[in-house]
Amino acid sequence: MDIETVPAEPIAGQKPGTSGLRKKTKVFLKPGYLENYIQAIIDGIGGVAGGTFVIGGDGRYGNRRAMQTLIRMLAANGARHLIIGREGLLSTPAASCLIRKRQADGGFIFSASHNAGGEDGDFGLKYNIANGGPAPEAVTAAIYEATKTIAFYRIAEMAPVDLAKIGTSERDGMSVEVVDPVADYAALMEELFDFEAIAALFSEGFTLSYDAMNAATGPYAKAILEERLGAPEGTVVNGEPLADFGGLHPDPNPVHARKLFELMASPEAPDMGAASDGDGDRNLVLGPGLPVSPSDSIAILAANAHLAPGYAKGPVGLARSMPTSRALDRVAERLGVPLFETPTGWKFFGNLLDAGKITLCGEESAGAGSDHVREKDGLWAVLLWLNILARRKETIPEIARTHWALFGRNYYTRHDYEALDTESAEALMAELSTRLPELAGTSAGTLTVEAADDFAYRDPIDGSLTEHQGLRILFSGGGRAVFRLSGTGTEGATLRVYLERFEADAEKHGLDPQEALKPILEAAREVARIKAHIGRTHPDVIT
Ligand code: VG1
Ligand code: CO
Repeated sequence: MDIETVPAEPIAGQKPGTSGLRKKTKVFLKPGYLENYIQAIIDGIGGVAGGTFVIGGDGRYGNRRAMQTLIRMLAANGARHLIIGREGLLSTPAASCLIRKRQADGGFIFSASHNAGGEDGDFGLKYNIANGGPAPEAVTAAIYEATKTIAFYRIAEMAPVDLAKIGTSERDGMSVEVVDPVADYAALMEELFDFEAIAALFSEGFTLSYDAMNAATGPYAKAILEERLGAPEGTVVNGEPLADFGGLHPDPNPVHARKLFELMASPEAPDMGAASDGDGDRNLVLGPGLPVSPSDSIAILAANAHLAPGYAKGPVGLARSMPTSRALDRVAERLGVPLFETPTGWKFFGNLLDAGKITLCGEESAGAGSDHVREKDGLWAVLLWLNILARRKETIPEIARTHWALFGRNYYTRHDYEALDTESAEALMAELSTRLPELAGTSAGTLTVEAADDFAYRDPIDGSLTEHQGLRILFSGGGRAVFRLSGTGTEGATLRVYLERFEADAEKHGLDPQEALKPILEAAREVARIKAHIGRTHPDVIT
């Protein structure tokens, strides 16, 4: 094999602590940029010689070409075996499943997740470790260091791999195996859930509309829901992965999945609505007339997981990211199992899952998952919901209301202010964090601040400390506001404001969350001086 060693300029492209690199597609298309980053990953993980790696992506613009480059570079760096999803497609949870099942050394996933795709959209690449999960901080830090010191990259001369054909080909000492992206994942789902009960639910006329947003989950949802479980054809909409997602923005929120929200609010609503994001790790579940907030969804799934065969013994422990609502804490308390509060990002669940400390975990940003893989899993959450519905024989709104009656309701919303001038957003955070020590006892709107801190996390397994993971303000009456800046945006800064309030009184469980959270919102605005800093009063996205 002919190997070329090409001089490379440092790119310093990855924010330390983020699992992967997300940039505008045009940045990735700059000559040598992708190659530099791939070599930095290879160097950062200590080389790939003799290793087995899984490769997949969400099908977005640029995926196939980038994949051929990766294959040539892995060959040049001495990899032994590559396992690639047909057409280069693997949802993030399916990639995690394959890495684990085939005991690979790691995996490369081409995706910018819930960010828009296409030539003018975003592109991304993330590296997952041998447990199937996102690279932890020590690994991403090493990759980041490598992006700054890189001097050359290695690439092999090689004819492109035919990604359309399932089968194995040998290339100068490296075997390239193209696999069905769905098979192993579907088999795992069948082990966890009562497919017979779910199929019976569909045959009794239960209706579901699943919006795959023209992204990675389409083939999985069609194969599992329509082909195996007998849901009628058309249950999966936008089921073809398209390079530009058909112009859709594959983020299942009220703005980008507006049609689904409208359908579920209308008299024609099916029994269940669901959607996933670009790479299939997020999920959204809606009942007729009632979107289930992701935080509530995780709590409901945890409280009912024992109804699915894979979780019959009930969870051994639960975890949520800090900004996620505390509805899950109440479930943990009732089940008598530990609850862990981690920073935002799935990688923080990895150690807890590996150590067998938790069974289910989730984030407010439409992410839920379990110990079955090491990523959040959109379709898994939908199947667990279906399994619960099949066993409880109640509607989604009935299940949600019964849950609130039993545990109380945690009203919850997240307000996102996007594409902010980075300096102003950072100034807001800096000012608030300096004022934290003096906030207790001061008034904000109609409330009083009871406590305020800057969230830090000590990993209970490896002892590592992660600081500055969000500013938390607790108000009189038990309300909470959390402030943090997004780490996944590619344009300016995004400020996320997370608002929450607990309501024990079942008579007061029917409010609109925005209405119920008004006092918390006003207090949060005042405490952080949002308008003064960023000049805005209204968020771009409310979830
Ligand atoms: C967002 C979410 C976070 C999630 C991350 C990756 O991060 O808030 O909960 O883990 O996206 O999700 P941030 O830093 O923008 O708030 V995905 O679907 O991109 O893998
Ligand atoms: Co995603």
